[in-house]
Amino acid sequence: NSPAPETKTGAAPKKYTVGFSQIGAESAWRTAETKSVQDEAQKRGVTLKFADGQQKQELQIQAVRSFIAQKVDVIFLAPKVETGWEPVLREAKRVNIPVILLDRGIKVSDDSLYKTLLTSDFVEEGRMAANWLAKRMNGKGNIVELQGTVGSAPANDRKQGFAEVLAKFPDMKVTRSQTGDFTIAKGKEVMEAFLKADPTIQAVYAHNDDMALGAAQAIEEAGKKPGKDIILVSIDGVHQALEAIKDGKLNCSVECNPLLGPGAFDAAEQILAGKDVPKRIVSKDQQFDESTAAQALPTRKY
Ligand code: GYE
Repeated sequence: NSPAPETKTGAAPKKYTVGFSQIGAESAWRTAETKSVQDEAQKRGVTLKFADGQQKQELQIQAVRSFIAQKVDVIFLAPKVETGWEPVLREAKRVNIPVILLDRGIKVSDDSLYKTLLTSDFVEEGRMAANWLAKRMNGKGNIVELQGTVGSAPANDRKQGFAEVLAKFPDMKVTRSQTGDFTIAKGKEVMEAFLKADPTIQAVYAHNDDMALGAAQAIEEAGKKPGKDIILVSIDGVHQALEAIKDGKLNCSVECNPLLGPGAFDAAEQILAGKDVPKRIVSKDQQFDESTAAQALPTRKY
């Protein structure tokens, strides 16, 4: 009569604490990511200290410093921009607190300053948006671009991927490009200005769904039909965007998975158990348009 084993295989390690420095709450995507991390912490019984950076890198750096002072076991960092993290990450490394990057990458000269990055391939997302649009516009037309947060990895990469594909279509041009900070309000405001300045706009490429939803409002208020008079393609695949596609007000959204909580805690537990984790853990993204959005909606998790 052998005794029952103490733990099942793959059982969670001892109780531990994670400090999570989040960028803010600029978009539906961001809110879904925050919730995914918070829900997963609760599910696993992990203590989570959450810090809202309110779109300020300075506040994020302060948060990481305070997590170090509180001696958390692991730090999750969703870095607003790509540069400027080296000093604070060195402070974390000096006291052996592993840092896991969530969703956005950074530029550092020494990549041992973080353990892993959980992300999507933002360049590929930009390419997918451009390929969809090129097909839809038969390789011809004037496009305006709403960029994400200046200096952020998704804004840089989504611009690059889109431009790369567009280079193959000489009759498709980005006539205007400006940041809309990944928000509905700024997307709307920038689109209003674009529409006033330029009556020839045929399509909008927005680096996220929120800006596309804002742009669609601006188009309606200017007396045109978003999704018909002006084609809109964006990135994230959030529920609100798929609803708008179903209603014919947006045309395409390339998915970007914000549900990074489970993967982040898996990585944390592997690191705490002394195991190696891959340097980049990349989610696989699909795309939704008029032919697939309605069907996908009932089972979408964000
Ligand atoms: O696409 C956007 C958010 O970093 C991938 O940030 C993320 C982006 C996402 O505000 O909606």
